[in-house]
Amino acid sequence: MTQDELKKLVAKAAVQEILNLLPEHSLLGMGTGSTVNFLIDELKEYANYFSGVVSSSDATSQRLLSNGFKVLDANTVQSLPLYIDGADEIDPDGNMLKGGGGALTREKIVASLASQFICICDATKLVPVLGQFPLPVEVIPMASAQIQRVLEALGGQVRIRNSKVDPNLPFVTDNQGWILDVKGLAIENPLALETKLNQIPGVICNGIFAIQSANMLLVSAIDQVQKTI
Ligand code: ABF
Repeated sequence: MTQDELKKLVAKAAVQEILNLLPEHSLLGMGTGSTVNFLIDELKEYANYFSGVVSSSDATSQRLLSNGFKVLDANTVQSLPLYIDGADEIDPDGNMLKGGGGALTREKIVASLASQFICICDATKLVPVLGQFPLPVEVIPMASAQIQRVLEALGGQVRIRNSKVDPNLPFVTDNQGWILDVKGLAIENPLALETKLNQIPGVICNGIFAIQSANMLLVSAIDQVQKTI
């Protein structure tokens, strides 16, 4: 199976999991990325089952709206029963590295509203230790040079992510931040590193999700989906 076929497979399984866990008229938190896009496609026939969806990016909001879902501002809800999203890497404890798509800050905000986090991915995302995938750190642009120096002092190799539209310009997030992609960090203690990076002035958010890790993992491999954690 191709990676896209595996993403579609896990998206189909996620629909059943969501419908089993949530009664009709529930709220839902929805992440960002290609696996989530497959999920939205699979879930669209149940768009009216949910009273509303809080989304982690403008891209996801657009896709939800065009598929008939009601999209709610995060400020209008007190809590969510469930947040569902993909990941760039996930370790055996459910710690994740996220933000390859640049939506890490809003993903963390929407996840923080939720009592349960379901991660959906294909088996290529499973790793023993986080850090093969470059760690995204979203920053206030005026702090980027200083934050780069701090991250290099921690042993990372840092690149400012470029815009896909004009590679001479930086990629700008939905929050007007820039992303520093950090290679070369073996993230042996995700909780400690997430906490440490949060303390650097000008860091908006980092892509380690350990303070709030996944409660459930749906992972597709070959022709089956496994539920773990
Ligand atoms: C979001 O989508 C991001 O945090 C992560 O970068 C990406 C997952 O990738 P994919 O497109 O493979 O679903 O969850």
